[in-house]
Amino acid sequence: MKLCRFQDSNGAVRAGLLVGDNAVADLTAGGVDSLTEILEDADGVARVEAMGDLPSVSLADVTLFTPVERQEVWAAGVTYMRSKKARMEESDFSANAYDLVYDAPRPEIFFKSLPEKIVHPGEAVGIRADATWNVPEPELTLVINSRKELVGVSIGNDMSSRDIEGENLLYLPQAKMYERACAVGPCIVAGANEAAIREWTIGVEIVRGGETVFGGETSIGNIKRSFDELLDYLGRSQSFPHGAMLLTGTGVVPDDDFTLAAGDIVRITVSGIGILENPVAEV
Ligand code: DO4
Ligand code: MG
Repeated sequence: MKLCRFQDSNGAVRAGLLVGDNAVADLTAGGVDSLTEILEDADGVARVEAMGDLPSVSLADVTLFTPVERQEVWAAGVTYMRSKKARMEESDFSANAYDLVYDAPRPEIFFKSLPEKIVHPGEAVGIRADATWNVPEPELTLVINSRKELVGVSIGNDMSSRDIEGENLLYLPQAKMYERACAVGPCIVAGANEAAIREWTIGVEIVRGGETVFGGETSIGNIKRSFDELLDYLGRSQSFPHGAMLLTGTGVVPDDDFTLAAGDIVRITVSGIGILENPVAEV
């Protein structure tokens, strides 16, 4: 079940359900005002299924919004071998830290974004004006409710400035948290279990002037840690009154001579979810 938020032709933002590839059913007609209401329900999937036939509109006539409502957005790092190797290559200064955290019991987890700063599908993600080496990070995103229960998954883009991150680990917040640094969408898939999700693939394509300038893909199954383990650490000594999202780290990293440019298109695909596509702008 693919839950989404959409803006209708009158400008109202509604909770919706993607139906096939071309339509969205209006969950407000089923008495639902927000996605969070469904995510907080003891059985949100059953509640939506019980609504039966709902009025629907063509996807072409609406604008999809990020499914993030009031959730804090966090991110895990160095969860794939590919990420560990890329980080160790980017910085002599920090190589040891990345090596250690990959195998340590405690994962790297950092705060990524306030919900209101999350970029919608189709809107521009940002590259910093003072950075020289910028990349997208395509990441499976776990969705938890206020009881810290895993209730769905989405797609996240953890935009990163590798030159700033590589210069000094203490610059990580500047490399990761700036204007337009995180997109999430296009929907939340509810009702899938971890074993099934680990069979999915995640890939990214970067298009410049109509040409693909980078493409890569990996299996979600290559994430080193279980979802329970990541969520256990995220939830330690922490509460999420509105729920939270956790980007689970990247396993696809462009070659070291690649940097994003304004005007590029970043297209992230997760096989069981869909496509999150954003143009790139300098911020
Ligand atoms: O510490 C570096 C960030 C790691 C990260 O964001 C990732 O592996 O995806
Ligand atoms: Mg990342």
